[in-house]
Amino acid sequence: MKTSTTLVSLVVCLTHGFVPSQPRSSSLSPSTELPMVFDFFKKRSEEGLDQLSRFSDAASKGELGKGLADLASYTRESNEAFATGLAKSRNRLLSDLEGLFTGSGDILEDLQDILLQADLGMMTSEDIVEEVKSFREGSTKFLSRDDLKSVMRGKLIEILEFRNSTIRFAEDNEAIPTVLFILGANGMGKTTTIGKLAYRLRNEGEQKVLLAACDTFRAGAVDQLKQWADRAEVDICEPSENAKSPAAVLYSALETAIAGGYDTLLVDTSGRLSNNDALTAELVKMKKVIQKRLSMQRDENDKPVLNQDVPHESLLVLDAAQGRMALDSAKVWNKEVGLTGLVLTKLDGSARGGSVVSISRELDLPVKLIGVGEGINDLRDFEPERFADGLLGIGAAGGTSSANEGTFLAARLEGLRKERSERAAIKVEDPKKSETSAGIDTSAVNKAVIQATAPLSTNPGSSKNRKKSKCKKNKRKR
Ligand SMILES: Nc1nc2c(ncn2[C@@H]2O[C@H](COP(=O)(O)OP(=O)(O)OP(=O)(O)O)[C@@H](O)[C@H]2O)c(=O)[nH]1
Ligand SMILES: [Mg+2]
Repeated sequence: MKTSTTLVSLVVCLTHGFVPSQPRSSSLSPSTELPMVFDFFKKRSEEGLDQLSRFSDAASKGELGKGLADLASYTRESNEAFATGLAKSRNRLLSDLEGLFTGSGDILEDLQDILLQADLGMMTSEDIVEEVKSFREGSTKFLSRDDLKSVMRGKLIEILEFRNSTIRFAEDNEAIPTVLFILGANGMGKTTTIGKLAYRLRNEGEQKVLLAACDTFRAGAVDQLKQWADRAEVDICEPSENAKSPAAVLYSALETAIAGGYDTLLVDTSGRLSNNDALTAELVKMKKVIQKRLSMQRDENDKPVLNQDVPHESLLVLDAAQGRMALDSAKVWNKEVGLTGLVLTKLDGSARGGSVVSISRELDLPVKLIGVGEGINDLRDFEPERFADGLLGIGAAGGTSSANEGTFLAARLEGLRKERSERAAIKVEDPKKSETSAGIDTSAVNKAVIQATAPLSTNPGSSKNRKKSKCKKNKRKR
């Protein structure tokens, strides 16, 4: 029984990603609440509970294998998405890192170059190099490949978990629909993301979802969103004779969402360049339309006070393949419109997955969702741990069969940090003793002491081995 309890706790950690519970949509009952990445996804939560109970049933009957098979099916899909989506980025990074152990240059300098080339950004690259350095100072031990991986993994997870990846939804006491405002440059994947997200919200969160077709510039944009509305079986507000401009369509969609008791309104916007002042001003105007219509207060002249808590999310959609090239425009929109998070699309085709870290850090914004394909199911929660593993080729999310590698590396990192603290304590207590160990020539260490304990695992599949608008109702299963 002890085994099953321990394993059940492990299941909870694995399936719910250690993310604290957040406010839920009004349509959901708090009784089913579990801490999860998207805790409004009731169905998923219930699936998790079902799996847990099936698992412990099976375990208590001695059918441990059967219970574990259920657990595996629950996590497999997510691991596969990260493993596949990050394959290109991973292969490049791992093959470069492998060169560290065979090259003759200064390991720390080379390491920094490799991390920069992997689009991780200066701050993160420096953090990793500094920690590696600190583990070697005053130590006579070899630093292995596993040690290096453990530092990289630990740092990436720390940096990405620092910002909350959970999507914010309207709270019960707000009594308004959740509004998610989606923006970004041309062709980044805004409309596709909205389609996929609508599908997830309806299916997993059992939400009543409305789409606002506010891209009135590009011919075909409304039709494209209509097709997604059909596929996701959600409703859509389109432009009409009386409501042609993006702001007018948006206003009409807000009215419909309120009157129709919708849980969530997803607002599609037209693609734009950040230097197009008129289009940026339009985004600002649209945000004000939302803040005014969802106002909760009136001023002394009985005018609505803008509700600064909405939209609940202003998500910038970025094509991962663009890497850091997208940073400048992101900074402009962050300043002008105010962003709350990022959606990284097309990770499946990109070799620049590392840019997730640098973009998130430089903008100080969490990545909330990732797109890993063009299909309706290809939108995932952003999970820092799986992301780090996917990028570094660790465990199932990294495309390997080594199930416990992440746990092992986390323990390894803890060990290295403990040893470092112990050395620091000795140094304080007995400076003479520490002088002896500090006398090690660390520049020579840079070249020589990284011991090849095992090759860095790469993706085995790699050849390199590395006013009134028309608001249409769709048939909906609720
Ligand atoms: N492989 C892959 N393709 C994607 C992903 N997300 C979007 N796409 C594709 O990217 C292209 C552009 O997607 P849209 O959703 O139309 O992009 P948009 O930002 O709405 O574009 P505009 O409305 O023109 O500004 C389409 O061909 C999508 O199928 C993804 O995660 N992976
Ligand atoms: Mg679009």
